[in-house]
Amino acid sequence: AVQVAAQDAPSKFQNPILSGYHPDPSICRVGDDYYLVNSTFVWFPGLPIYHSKDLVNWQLIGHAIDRPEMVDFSGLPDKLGLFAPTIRYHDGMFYIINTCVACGMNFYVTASDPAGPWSDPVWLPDAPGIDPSLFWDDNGKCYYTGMQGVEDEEWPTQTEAYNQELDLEQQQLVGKRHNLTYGHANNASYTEGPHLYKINGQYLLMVSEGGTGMYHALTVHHSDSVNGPYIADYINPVLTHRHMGEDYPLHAIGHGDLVQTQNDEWWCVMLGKRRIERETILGRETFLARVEFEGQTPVFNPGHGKVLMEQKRPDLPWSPLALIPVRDNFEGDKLDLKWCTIRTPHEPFYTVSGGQLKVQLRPEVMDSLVNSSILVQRILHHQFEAKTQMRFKASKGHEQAGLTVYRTNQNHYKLLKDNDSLVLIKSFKGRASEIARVPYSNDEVVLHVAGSGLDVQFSYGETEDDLHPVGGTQSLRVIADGNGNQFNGPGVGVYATSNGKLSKLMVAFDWFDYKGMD
Ligand code: 6LW
Repeated sequence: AVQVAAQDAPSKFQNPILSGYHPDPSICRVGDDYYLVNSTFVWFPGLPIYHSKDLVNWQLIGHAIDRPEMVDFSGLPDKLGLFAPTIRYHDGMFYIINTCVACGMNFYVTASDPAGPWSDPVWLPDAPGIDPSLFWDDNGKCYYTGMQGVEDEEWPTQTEAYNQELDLEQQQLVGKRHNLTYGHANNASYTEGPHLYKINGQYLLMVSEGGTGMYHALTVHHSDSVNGPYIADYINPVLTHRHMGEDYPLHAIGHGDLVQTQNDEWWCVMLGKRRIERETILGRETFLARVEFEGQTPVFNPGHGKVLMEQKRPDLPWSPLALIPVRDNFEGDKLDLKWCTIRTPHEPFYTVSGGQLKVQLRPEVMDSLVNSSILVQRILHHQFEAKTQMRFKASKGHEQAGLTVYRTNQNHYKLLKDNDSLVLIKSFKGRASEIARVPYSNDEVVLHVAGSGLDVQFSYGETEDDLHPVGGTQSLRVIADGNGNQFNGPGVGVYATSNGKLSKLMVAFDWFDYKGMD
């Protein structure tokens, strides 16, 4: 962190605290340090760990899932894989508990250093449902709090939050399972993301209700006993934007986790969706709100009753981070932590050396539910530019490499170079169409994309100072929430493929720029 004199620290902070694809945040504090984790579905590495000293400036320090042997996303659509995680610290050890949906279900990993390495997953085959959380009671017992569906034909969206003791020695759930709540604030639909806390001597159960869209909400429930009965708070939902109307630019507020600072303030991290013309481009992002307890009731942003885009910052030492440079020059022998591939890479397909990223062309294509030669980073801004300088000499038409704006295997853009041309392809709901093709035979090319609100424009050139638009203005609705995946978020990066045939070719990238404006 950069040193800032106390008098130079800002009095306010801006939301979101983690922009772009950062859903389902969970947080814990250890001394003066805060750690946060998000869900990542089929991105690999998965479950990014962020560190902060002030709850506002967050640095990516590692991933809980970063070895291909840990989980297998092969064949999974982009909305499955790693759902909402919980991070907790107990007795010298960090725990992340999570669900790999359609890839093994509930598991936890542990680490003494949250930057890693994390342990191999400990699978909990007896735990039904998703969204597990952990809670240690004063007597040292560890409780698993999860959510599961309820078999009810007339009420198919009803779910329940439940509790069961987790024996960490035996690494399995023991004893009886207890229903904690079915929820209530949205006709008891999709009660999920439960977290249990003990605050002022009472148990507090916070859950999300209404599903991760317009009707999302946080509700709290109180009990004198860990297994309930839990009584719903009078002021539920304690936080929601469901009543703000469809045109309010911030909606889907829910899925929160509470943290108490060393200075005795309470804050909550939660997910929300920013909208442009009722559409969400950047996916679910992480927001921060103040919480003050009135008796046992948590009041969110007292006097406002909603998530604020700007508010007084936590009473913590301001700890801004060094600015992330626009240009990644691929120095060293590893990719920066921000780079991810899609689905588990079972074989290495790239190298970083001599200031270049070299990517192997493989037969796999990003349109299939496999790991292709794709590397992306999150799009963090509504106004952004990405640019890369590529060296690539294809000898055959099926050998392609270039730039991609990716949301799912079915919804993405790619600007690719082959043996004699550059082609811009749009894939929308699984249908690929060629938008533009221009002759191009140089080995070296700069590829560029600029996003602005709902619009996106691709361009190319022999140098970065001489760029020509290709394909006209296109729509980012292609990668928006409304058109496919409401769970993950968008990425921008590089891609190479030999389209089903074998190839020995590698493509080299000299640098990659990501610049966010707004
Ligand atoms: C997550 C569930 C939800 O596990 O969506 O926002 C699921 N709510 O709690 C995927 O993010």
